[in-house]
Amino acid sequence: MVYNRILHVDMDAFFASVEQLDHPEWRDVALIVGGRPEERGVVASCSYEARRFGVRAGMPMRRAAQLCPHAIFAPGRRWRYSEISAQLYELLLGFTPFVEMASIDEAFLDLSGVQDADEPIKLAQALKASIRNELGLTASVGIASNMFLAKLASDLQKPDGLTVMPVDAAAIKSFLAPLPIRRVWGVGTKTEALLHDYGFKSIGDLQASSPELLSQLLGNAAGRHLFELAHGRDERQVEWQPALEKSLSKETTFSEDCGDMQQARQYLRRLCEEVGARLRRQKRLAGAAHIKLRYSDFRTITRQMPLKPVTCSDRVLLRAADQLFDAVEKKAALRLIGFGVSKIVEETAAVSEPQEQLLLFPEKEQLEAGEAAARDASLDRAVDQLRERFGDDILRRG
Ligand code: DCP
Ligand code: CA
Repeated sequence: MVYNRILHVDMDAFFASVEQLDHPEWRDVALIVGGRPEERGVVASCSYEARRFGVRAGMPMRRAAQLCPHAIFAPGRRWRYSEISAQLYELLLGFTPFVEMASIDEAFLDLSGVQDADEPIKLAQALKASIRNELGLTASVGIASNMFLAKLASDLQKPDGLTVMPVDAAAIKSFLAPLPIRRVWGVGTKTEALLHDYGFKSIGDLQASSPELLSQLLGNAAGRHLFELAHGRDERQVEWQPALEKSLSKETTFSEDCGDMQQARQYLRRLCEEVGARLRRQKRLAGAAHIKLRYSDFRTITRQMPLKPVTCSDRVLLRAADQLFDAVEKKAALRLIGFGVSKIVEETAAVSEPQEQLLLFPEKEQLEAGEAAARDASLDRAVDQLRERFGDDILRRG
């Protein structure tokens, strides 16, 4: 049976909204991200307040400044958008493993297996609430029977929209008919202009054409594909990644900037233990550890070190976190602190690989290292079991 099993989520005014999140004084005003008004660049993103004046993504900066001279112009911070994009991906994986990030701010979810028609809608509402609560941003969602229709739907009621497409083929066809042809996925400015020249204005015009005619205009594959899409038919599958991460990290943003470095260190150690517990649950070992600090002025640094031999022991991870933290500047207050591990291998793979580092130890130390590792493992196991029974706060190491 055909049913609505694909969900498309697209963040609203993404770069502009992230800037407004980080700069509260820029909220509710016209904000243009992409550079200075006198520069040669184009608008990357703009707030909905700026859109009211006709400003659009891709427009030359100077033109935007003419339309909306009172706007605030921000340069754009790629690393920050990528960071939030990664958080979005993590958040979506909490709903289903079948997630494909289609660009920095949009993703498809395959909900195959849902039991009733209401389920995707409830899920979409929960997902929007999480994005709002956890990321502080809004997104628009489309739900449909395939990827093309879901993407189209998410765009229909922006911002903060939720649009559900019909499932019945005839209803879909009439839904699409009045929309302009540029709504079809893959119809860019050039294709649009060419099709306009031949009198195709609405998707209905394409529906009334034929695959043969469209193939003559656009080439065989593209023409047939366009004809299918115009009828709301799309066979593509969501390409999700198996969710075994090569790195694992946890971070926390302080509700108020933290100037007390002892307290910051406690937070770091706590994150470190959470990462350790997760590694052990997955029966994996890490080959490197890193910390991440963001200062109150948003300057962000990461420092990392190798872990040899690979480990999942809290004792070793905590020592690494402490060493890394000892070595960084602590004059400015912190906005965020994080701990993570990378170069992760499966426990079984690590056992079968020769531990070069260990073989370099003199015999006695080698023995001691082995004993220490065994002691660590049994202590960690006991701690994990206690935490599982009594919750995370039962044991904290000093
Ligand atoms: N982007 C860009 N240059 C463009 C278009 C987009 O750098 N010409 C970047 C900035 C956008 C982000 O990609 O914030 C996502 O693109 P979208 O097309 O989804 O646009 P927005 O998220 O800004 O707005 P909307 O609310 O319409 O999705
Ligand atoms: Ca977007």
